[in-house]
Amino acid sequence: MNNRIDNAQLQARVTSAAAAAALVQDGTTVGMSGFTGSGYPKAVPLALASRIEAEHAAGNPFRISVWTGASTGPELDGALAKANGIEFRLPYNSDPIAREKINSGQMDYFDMHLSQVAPMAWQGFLGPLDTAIVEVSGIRADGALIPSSSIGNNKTWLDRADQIILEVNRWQNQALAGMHDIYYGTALAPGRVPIPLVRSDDRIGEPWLRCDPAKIVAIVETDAPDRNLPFSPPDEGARAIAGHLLEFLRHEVARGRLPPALLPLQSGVGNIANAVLSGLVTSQFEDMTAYTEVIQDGMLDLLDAGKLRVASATAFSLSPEAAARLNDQMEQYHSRIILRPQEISNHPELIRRLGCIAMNGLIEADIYGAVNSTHLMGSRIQNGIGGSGDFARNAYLSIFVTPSTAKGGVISAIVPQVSHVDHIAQDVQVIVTEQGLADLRGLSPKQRAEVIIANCAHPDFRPALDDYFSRAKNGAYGQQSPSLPGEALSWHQRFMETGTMKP
Ligand code: 0RQ
Repeated sequence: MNNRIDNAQLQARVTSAAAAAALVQDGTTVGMSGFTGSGYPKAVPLALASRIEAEHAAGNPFRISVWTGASTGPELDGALAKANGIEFRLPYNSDPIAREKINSGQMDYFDMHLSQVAPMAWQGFLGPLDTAIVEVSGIRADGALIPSSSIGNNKTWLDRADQIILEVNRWQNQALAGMHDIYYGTALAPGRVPIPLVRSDDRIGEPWLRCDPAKIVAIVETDAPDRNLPFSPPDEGARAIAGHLLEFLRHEVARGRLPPALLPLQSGVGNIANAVLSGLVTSQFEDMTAYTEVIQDGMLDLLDAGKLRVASATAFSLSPEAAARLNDQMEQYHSRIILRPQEISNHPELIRRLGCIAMNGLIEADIYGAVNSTHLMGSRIQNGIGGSGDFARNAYLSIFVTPSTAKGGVISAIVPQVSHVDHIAQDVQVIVTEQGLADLRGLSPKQRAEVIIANCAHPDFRPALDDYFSRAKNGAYGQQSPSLPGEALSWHQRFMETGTMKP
């Protein structure tokens, strides 16, 4: 008994994870909570995975479609993928077992913009939603749900699903109550109205999730931590990237093109993005704000240092140490952190209005500035586009950061042509590697190529890129974006054949 359920009628629906999992049927679609490893259900998916394994052992088919907010944890994606229980999944995944199932062709994956999941579910394009399995941190006497460490698509899953299973997680801090802002004003077109958010710290909704109690078929009590993974401390390369970027931001402020407090920051996941945030802690910038998807360690550091006034997101994504720090001092962050549904945290209208500074990682960029964020060698998924497209297209400044090489230096992150396109050149304004920064704003494709090769490419690959570019300028079919189609992807082919992109 964890005393987080204040409603007697709902208290009576508490059951075991196995009994709850038994309510999910083969071939159905389940909407799960969870975003970047926080706020995902931890007991029912595990029980469901055991049930699926037992059904498979008995020779019976059992696979489901899984919709989430973004990546979850090993107890959800990992366990269900291992059991071969996921037929289809959306959106963003970073689980290694699920990744392997997708790349070996055993699981279908729809890698879509995070802002579009809820609207598409409402529009009916994704089909019916049979079950919602949502983690909360408590249930109020009036039946409203107190969200946990992420919001993601929970509002939509609770509204759309035929039946609801709740996990009430005692591990989640009770002081989370009141940090959330759930906006219920979105509608289907026609009939949409402007979303009334004009500053990162505006509250436009309610602190609780509404939920029809008649749809709640089971409640499972848990006491389990989120998947909190440690960040590696920034290495020399990450510090160099952060240095180039901070110098650029200072320059933009000096030129009057950015205000002294900058504009609302969005920062992607990963070690480099985190290193950039850490670099801001010792910077000149004060009174900053963040309008982003995830609050990672670096954001917390900025809040602690008094540099960041407020952070708006849809989820936490913290190391174990930072999660402990947050939990110890939750009250202190209460008025400075706002968690929103991902359709609001990632809404193009709001990102454009606020003028966000978007900073995301990439897999590879080409000499013209197109970016691949998702696929290795054109075909193998790494994670997914996540929210990078929502932000890159609509931001005031769209910045991509990456080491100039991967896999110990045998792969160049700057290539003649990307092997898969997530962000077209028009959505990529600045590229930063440890070698330097390319400001691509206002440049033609050929001018971009010169700056990217000179400033961002690793010296091991720069001569070959120069050579390709000059031959393309002499022999291409056209001179707007000169390319040699028969050669443009030869670096990838060489890597697959020889284990290196180097000639
Ligand atoms: O693989 O761990 O097996 O060695 O990709 O690369 O360098 O550790 O970088 O953690 O910052 O992730 C683009 C994946 C970068 C991430 C990506 C291999 C590399 C390593 C990871 P290993 P790094 P990061 C907000 C915004 C899309 C979603 C997004 C991402 C692994 O930033 O998923 O931005 N972005 N969302 O070795 C082969 C290359 C490679 C390569 C890297 N060119 N070829 N392998 N790797 N470059 C968050 C959300 O939306 C939820």
